[in-house]
Amino acid sequence: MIKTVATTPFNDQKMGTAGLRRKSKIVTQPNYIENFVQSIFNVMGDLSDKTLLLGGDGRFYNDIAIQKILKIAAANGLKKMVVAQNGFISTPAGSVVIRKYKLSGGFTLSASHNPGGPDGDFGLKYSNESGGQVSTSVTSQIEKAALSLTEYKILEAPDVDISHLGSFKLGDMEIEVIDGIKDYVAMMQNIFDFAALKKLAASGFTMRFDAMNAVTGPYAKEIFEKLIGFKEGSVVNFVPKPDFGGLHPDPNLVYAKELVDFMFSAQAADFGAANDGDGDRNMILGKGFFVTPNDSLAIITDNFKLIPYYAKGIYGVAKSAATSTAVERVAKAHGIGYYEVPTGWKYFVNLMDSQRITFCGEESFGTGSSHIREKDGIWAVLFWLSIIAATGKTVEQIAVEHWQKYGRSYYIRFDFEGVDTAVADRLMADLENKLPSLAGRSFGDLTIREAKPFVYHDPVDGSVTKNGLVIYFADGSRITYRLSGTGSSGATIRVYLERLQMKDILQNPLDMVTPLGRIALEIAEIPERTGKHQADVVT
Ligand code: VG1
Ligand code: CO
Repeated sequence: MIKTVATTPFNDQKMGTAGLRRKSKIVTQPNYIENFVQSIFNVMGDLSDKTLLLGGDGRFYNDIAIQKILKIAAANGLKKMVVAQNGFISTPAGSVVIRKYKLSGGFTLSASHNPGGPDGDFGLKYSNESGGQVSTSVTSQIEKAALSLTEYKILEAPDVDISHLGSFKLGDMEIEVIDGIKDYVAMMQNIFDFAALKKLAASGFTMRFDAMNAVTGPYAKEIFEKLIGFKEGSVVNFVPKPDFGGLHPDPNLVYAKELVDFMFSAQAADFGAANDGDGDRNMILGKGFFVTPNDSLAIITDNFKLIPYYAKGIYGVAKSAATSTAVERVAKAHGIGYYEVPTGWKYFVNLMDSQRITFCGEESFGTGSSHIREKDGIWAVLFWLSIIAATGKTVEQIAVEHWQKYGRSYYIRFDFEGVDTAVADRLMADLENKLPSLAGRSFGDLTIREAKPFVYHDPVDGSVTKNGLVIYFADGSRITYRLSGTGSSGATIRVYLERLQMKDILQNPLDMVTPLGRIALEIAEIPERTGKHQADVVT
C-alpha cells in the first residue's frame, strides 16, 4: 500500500516570517505539497512515537492538502494524527490543542491574512511541541532537505472522512478527529470572567465582530453570541469560505473596510473587532475610533490586573522591533522586563517558555500572551471587552486616558508592494551601507541620533538574528525598514514610522508622521529606485 514516488526538488520551499506561503497555482502543482511535507518528515526523523495536529483555515486546497498529508504521514510511519473536524482550526486554537494534549507539534494550513482561492495564496505553518512555530534553524534544515529530495512516500488509499468526531486507522497510523473549537473556548473561559462579560452584553452594550469569511466565524458565534449573549447578528461574515468571499482577510483599516465604515457611521456599535484568515490577528475599534495594535498591546499590559488569569502578576512584555515603543513605557512604569525581538511570533516563544514574558505583540495586528505560543485574535477581543466591563469606559476613553498617562506614539506603516526582488534587495543593502554616515544629519527639527541594523541576541538559545534597519531620532522618533517575509511574489518594502509626543496627543496620526515619511523615502531613495512616489498600502 505504501508507494515510493520519485520526485525532483522545488527550489523555493523556504519558509518565511510564518511558514511557507505561495500562490495557489504553485502549491497545486504535482508533488509540491508532497515534497515539502516529506522534507519536514525527513528533518523530524523517527515518527513512530509522534502525534501531530492537522488542520487549516479552510481556504481553497485545505481539504485536498489534508488528504495528501494524512497519506504521506501514514506512509512515513507517524504514530498518530489528530485532525480538526472538517479540517478547520484557527492558528491559536491549534496552539491550544498541541499544548493541552502534549502533541509533538502540528501543521496549520494557512497563508494567514493573504487572500485565498485559486488565484490567491496557500500556505503551511509548522509548529513544534511548544505550540509555536519552529525556529529558523529548523526551517533552514527543511529548506536544505527539500533542495536534495529525490523521493517521497505516500499511502495508496481512498480519502478519509474527517467530518465526524472519532478515531480510526489509516494504514498503521491512528487518526483522531477532534472538535477544533471546544478546547479553545474552554481556554478562553479559563482566562476571562465570562460572568462579567455576560453582564456587559445584558446591559445593552453592543458589539460587531467581523470574521471576514474566515476561520474564526464559528468560534466567534459560540463565544460572543452563544456564551456571552451579544445579540444574534453581532458576528458578521461568519461562514468560512474557500476564497473568503473575495475578501482580503486582513483586519486593518484598508481591508476590513465594511466594519470600519460601520463603526464610523451613525449606526455604529459600542465596540468593533475583526480577525484575519487564520484567527491570530485582531483589530480593535470603538465608536468612530481606531486603536492601533501598538497601543492595544500597551493598554492590555497596563490593565493586566483586571483579568483573573493575570491578576496575580505577570512576567515581562515583548514587542517586535518595528512595533512602537508604547509598551516600553508601560513596562517601565510597572517595573517588569521588556524585550524587543525580530518580526515573527516565533521569536517570542523562547521568552515565554523561559518565563521572561507574559504579553507580546506586533504592529501588524498581532497581540497575545503566554497562554499559548501564537498570537490570538479572539483573546485580544475578549481582553478589551473585559477592560470595558471592569471600567465602564468607552474604547476611546480608555485609549485617550492611556495617552494622557504615557504619551502617544503616533504610528503609521507604509507598504511598497510588488517591487522587483533584486531592486528591493539592492535598496536595503545600499541603505545599510549608508547608515553609519547618517548620524547627526538634520531634517528641519528632526535630527538623527543613530542609525543601525536591528540585531537580536536570543537570551535563551544564543541565536543571532538580523532583521530590519532602524533610524533613531533625537526626539524619540524612529524609522524602520524591512522586507516582508510573507508575500508570495515580488518584494514588499515595509517602512514603519513612529513619532512620540508626551503632551500633544490628539492629532491626526498621518499628519504627525508625514515629515518622517518624507525623510524615509528620501534616505532610502524609494521613488528613484522603485518608481513609487507613494505607498501602496498605508495602515
Ligand atoms: C507579517 C507581519 C508580522 C507577522 C507575520 C505573520 O510578516 O509583519 O508581524 O508576524 O506577517 O502574520 P512580514 O514578514 O510580511 O512583515 V500571520 O497573521 O501569519 O499570521
Ligand atoms: Co494570521
